Amino acid sequence: MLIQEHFEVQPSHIMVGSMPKCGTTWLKALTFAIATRSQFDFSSSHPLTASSPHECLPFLETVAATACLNEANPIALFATHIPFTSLPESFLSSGCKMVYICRNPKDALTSMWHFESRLTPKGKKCFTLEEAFEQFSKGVYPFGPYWDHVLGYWKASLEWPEKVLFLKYEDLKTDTMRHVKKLAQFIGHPFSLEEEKHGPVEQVIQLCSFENLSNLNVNKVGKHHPTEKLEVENAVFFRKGVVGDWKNNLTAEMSEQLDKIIEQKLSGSGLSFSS
Ligand code: PAP
Repeated sequence: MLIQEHFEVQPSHIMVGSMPKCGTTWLKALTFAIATRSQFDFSSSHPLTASSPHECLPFLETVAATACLNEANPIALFATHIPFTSLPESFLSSGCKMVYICRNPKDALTSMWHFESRLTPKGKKCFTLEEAFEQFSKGVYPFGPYWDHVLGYWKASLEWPEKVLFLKYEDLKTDTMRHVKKLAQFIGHPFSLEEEKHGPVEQVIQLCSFENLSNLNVNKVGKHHPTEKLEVENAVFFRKGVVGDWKNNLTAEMSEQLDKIIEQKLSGSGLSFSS
């Protein structure tokens, strides 16, 4: 509500949107590296080597919590987990861009369950996978039911393709190069032919790769403070970074039940997930 009422989206803003655990950290890093490449070269002093992607490109929700919502943001980059229907009205009227990333819901659920388990203080009982599955299937998930969130942005990307770019984690994994170029083009920072020939595209991809980011000291042992009272270990945002890890976690029965829900919820939308 604070964001809806007080945040004025500017035409220069670039937003990264997602449901939690769908590739936010990766997309934040890519968007930041692409949009700021005229300011920072890809050396060992690049901001992404010293700070978590969550610090380089903050969540609107945590910016709101620290009460500096409309302060001049020279980089004009924000991220959000807010559902499409709850974005501030100025989002549609402004010329800003939103890049949304979604992920196979089975992997998102698996990732969330591991994330929650890592965040549970020692000695406290954490959610079992069965409980997490039941909640997810009923639509109980941070920022609302998975399907509504994803479909909200999917439909928006069909209606306003110049405004919302819809990406899938699996596609970004399979053909990173193509999608990184598409992302750069969409957010108004396209790679020149010269850049395509001489390395910056590969440098962005390498800098933001799971292997690179997860092995940086800042992401292994560092912490960041989204708000004054909140401290988050950067390492919790890096686990395996692969497609299909749900197969090592969910039972065949859970998978079948989710397939039925996916079919029912996405029916007729044109949206599908690869496994
Ligand atoms: P958030 O919404 O809480 O910010 P988010 O970044 O969306 O989390 O999701 C974390 C997932 O992205 C983790 O997936 P996993 O649990 O299946 O492993 C994490 O490993 C993965 N991830 C983080 N950074 C990258 C990256 N650079 N490339 C690919 N996957 C990544």
